[in-house]
Amino acid sequence: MIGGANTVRAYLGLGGNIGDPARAMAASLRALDAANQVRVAESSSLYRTPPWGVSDQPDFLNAVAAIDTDLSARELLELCLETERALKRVRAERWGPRVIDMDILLFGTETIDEEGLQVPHPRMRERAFVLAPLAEIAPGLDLNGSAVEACLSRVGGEGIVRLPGGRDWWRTAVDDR
Ligand code: PH2
Ligand code: MG
Ligand code: MG
Repeated sequence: MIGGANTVRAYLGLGGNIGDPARAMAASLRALDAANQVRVAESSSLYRTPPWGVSDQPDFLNAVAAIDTDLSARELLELCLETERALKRVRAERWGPRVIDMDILLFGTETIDEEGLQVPHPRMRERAFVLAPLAEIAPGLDLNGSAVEACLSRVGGEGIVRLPGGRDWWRTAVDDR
């Protein structure tokens, strides 16, 4: 049962840059929240962010969500991948355009280094598109000895825009927009 001794607070990064990413991200969070062993505790606002890695692609929308879960990290990963697949994500180019991407950033205090599952996310401390939304909901959270907001001021948030609309953008269905 969520809230029991086995419940873990995890943080997920969400992003997308083709189709209607806000809709896909909202649908993903609602799908996770609907799963028995997951509760979405909090989400950041939506952010518009310049593409990182491969720059010749549209801007992304990004957000970070805090979830409470009784799943293992591996089970949570499977659920995220299933949810991405249900939203018809096609995996093509590494770091390239995508409808929806969900990454486990942190899973409690666990350190995991397995095939397809590296937690804490190995590149999150360099990525402003993760740090800016994470700093909104968990500024003091420790990332390997530095607070999230300290990591963010180190990398800078150039080009990142927090969109109006608050933190509950995902809760209402946007299917009839
Ligand atoms: N995701 C990537 C690669 N580049 N850039 C931004 N701004 N946002 C992302 O979510 C993102 C990216 C690979 O997952
Ligand atoms: Mg990613
Ligand atoms: Mg991913």
